[in-house]
Amino acid sequence: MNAPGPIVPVLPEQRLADLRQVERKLLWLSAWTIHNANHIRPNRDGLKVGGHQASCASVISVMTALYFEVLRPQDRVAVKPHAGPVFHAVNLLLGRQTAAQMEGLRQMGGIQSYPSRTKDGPEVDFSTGSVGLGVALTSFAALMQDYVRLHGLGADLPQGRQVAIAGDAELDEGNIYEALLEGWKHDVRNVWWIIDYNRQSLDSVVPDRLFGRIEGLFRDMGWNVITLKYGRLLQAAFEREGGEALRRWIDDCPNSLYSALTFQGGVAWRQALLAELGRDAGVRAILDPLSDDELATLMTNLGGHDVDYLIEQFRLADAAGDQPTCFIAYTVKGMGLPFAGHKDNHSGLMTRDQMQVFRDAMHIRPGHEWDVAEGLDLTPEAFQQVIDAAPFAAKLTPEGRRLPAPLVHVPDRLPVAKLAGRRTSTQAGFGDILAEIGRGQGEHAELARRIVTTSPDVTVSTNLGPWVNRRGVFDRHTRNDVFRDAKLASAQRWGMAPGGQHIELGIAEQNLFLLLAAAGLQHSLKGARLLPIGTVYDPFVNRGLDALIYACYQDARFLLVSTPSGLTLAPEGGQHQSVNTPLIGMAADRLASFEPAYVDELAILLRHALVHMQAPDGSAAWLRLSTRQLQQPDRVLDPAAVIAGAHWVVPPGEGAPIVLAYQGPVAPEAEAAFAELQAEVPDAGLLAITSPDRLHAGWTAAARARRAGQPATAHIEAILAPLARNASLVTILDGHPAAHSWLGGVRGQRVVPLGVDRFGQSGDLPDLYREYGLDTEAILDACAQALLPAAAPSPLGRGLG
Ligand SMILES: Cc1ncc(C[n+]2csc(CCOP(=O)(O)OP(=O)(O)O)c2C)c(N)n1
Ligand SMILES: [Mg+2]
Repeated sequence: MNAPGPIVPVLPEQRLADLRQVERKLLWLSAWTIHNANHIRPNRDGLKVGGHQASCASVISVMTALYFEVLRPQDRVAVKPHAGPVFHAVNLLLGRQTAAQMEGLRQMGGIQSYPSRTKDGPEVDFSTGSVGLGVALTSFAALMQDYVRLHGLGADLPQGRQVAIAGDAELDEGNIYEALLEGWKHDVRNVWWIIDYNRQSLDSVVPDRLFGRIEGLFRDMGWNVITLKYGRLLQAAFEREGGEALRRWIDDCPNSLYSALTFQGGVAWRQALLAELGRDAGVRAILDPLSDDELATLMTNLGGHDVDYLIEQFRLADAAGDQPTCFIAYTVKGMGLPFAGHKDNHSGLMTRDQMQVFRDAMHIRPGHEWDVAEGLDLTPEAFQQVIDAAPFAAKLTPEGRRLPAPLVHVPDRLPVAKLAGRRTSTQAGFGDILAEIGRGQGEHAELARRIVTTSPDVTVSTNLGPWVNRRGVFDRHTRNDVFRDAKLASAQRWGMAPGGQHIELGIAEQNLFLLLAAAGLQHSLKGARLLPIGTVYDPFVNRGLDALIYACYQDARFLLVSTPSGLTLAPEGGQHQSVNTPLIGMAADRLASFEPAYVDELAILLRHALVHMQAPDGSAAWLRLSTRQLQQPDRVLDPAAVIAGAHWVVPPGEGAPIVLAYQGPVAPEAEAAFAELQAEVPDAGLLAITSPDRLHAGWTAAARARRAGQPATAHIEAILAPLARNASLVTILDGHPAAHSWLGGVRGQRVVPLGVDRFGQSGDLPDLYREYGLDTEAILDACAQALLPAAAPSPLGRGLG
């Protein structure tokens, strides 16, 4: 009765022994990578380098099971940010990473703190860092995988699983639940979330029973939930007499006490257990024969640390089909390291002395820290065979994990109606052009096939409706449009089918950006070049902002159309009138943002966006549009200037003293003011700004080039060149004036920037433009001020008004 119960591994004995060697190696390499960066490498600035040895340690077995037994090359993985070093250690074993890179953890040119698609190379499927987002992204990647397959796009590869290895605290992020709900609506499949349930976050131990709730939420959303609480050692102990009491004791043990006992070790475990269960002969029979170390091993034998049990459960789930599955893998944070279980271990680093003890235990000789087979019970050749036996070791394609995807031809001109003299808005123009493309005629057929649109419940109000009527709503299952079948009049004909090209989302804006991220990576993940376009009200870009930045950080390629925007939404009031979005457009990397005033500019920029999204050195793009109807001009534009960010509507005379520059739907006020200004200052120029973002980016790029000794002139420098040195610029946009105020720095000129820097309110345009200083009078006042020589009266006085 005293012998431990039988343990029944699913793996052949040798393979299990081999994988334990892999675990050992991953634990060593991840801990050493961080130790090396913090304690060995010269430190020039005295800053703590950091890294998360405890977060790595808790997920070693999970990652061993996945990467060396369960994952297939077509599977895609988001690794929890703080397990970055384990991920890179996995790749070192697979021969897809170098020791030199790992030595450079958190150093320029070395591996990033958290896995990064753009900086760490092709092995990273999804970047992570802002917790919660990588997890949710996998659900949208699963949706897009189905989309691509059902549309017959992309490379001929088997369907993969979209896997997130998540920290338990990530489930505190609301975006997870938004994604779950959306995933349920779309009936996503082939998603696995494996939660490293170490019951610790950054600050503390997470509340007990929390996961009971979370488990229920997953099940409600159609997920299978597999809780991996105990490893085989404990499972066997529970089978014995007294085992049930032991199980109950652990089940009832508060997370914080369990963590503390884990940290304290065998003596403390025995004390605590005997104090409560010491009179149970069965329990005594289990505990008494064990040494303190053996007892500690038994008590921390959680499901997430038992590689054989993990593999068994992953295989069972695999065989069960494609239902989304959440694995709650109980673990100990810092497992196998001296601070295992300590509540403060999140950023804890092993000391030099602790590392020495650990190194000895791992049998690592100085100078051999990065040798992959060092300290193992296997020869290098035998260890290589262990690695090679992993299904994931096979190459996804001969080129690796990033797939090539041919470019989609974008015709020279998008189908835009003759609008001169007619009144329309940029938002309506966008809807019309897209609807025309949606006919899929002639040279636009392929373009139409590659566009996929999406919107968080604002499809109709952002003018996507006509496109959707033509291309249909995507759903894995064909669902009829009940209104249409019943012959009830509606402008929206929304049948759902696998061939549909619009993905309708609920209101949650973070989901929009995560879907755009997933769609915008399909060229690389699936070899399917998509042209994803997402529409959202401009103010609510803020609601999804971190997910937008995250999408750009991945270098996802998509077009964001945010509309309507600004105070120009007049009656809608201050919660809908966006102010800061032009600045976001300027500050967001890998996102080229534009704001056209007229549809001819829009047509140029929309075409440019579709090309730019595909260019190797391109990026995502953003169009900020408006519902204000403007009389459309009859003119010929220079597309290059529109794309570069500004073009002259009325070029200035040589040495002109003043320029009026406008952006977006305040064009009529600027034009009216300009007419008066020109009467007084015939040389004055009128500039249309289509992108302060591109202007600024071009300006800084030119400065960089010049610093590097190459001649360069930025577009904005060329634009401002004809003006007098001491000329003034009066600028105006329906957004924060800081988007333009930097223009004075280009040639050392004075700027009077007009725009909105307070919350808006309901009103009509005349009232609001007057209140916030966007009306013609305000512009003329600004011109007068701009022309005022320092400490001298204006030559124009107030006569301009
Ligand atoms: C959005 C966001 N907020 C805060 C952080 C800072 N942070 C990094 S890790 C972490 C706790 C993570 O805990 P958990 O997910 O349980 O990971 P593990 O225990 O495995 O380290 C926090 C708060 C972050 N990276 N992202
Ligand atoms: Mg945790």
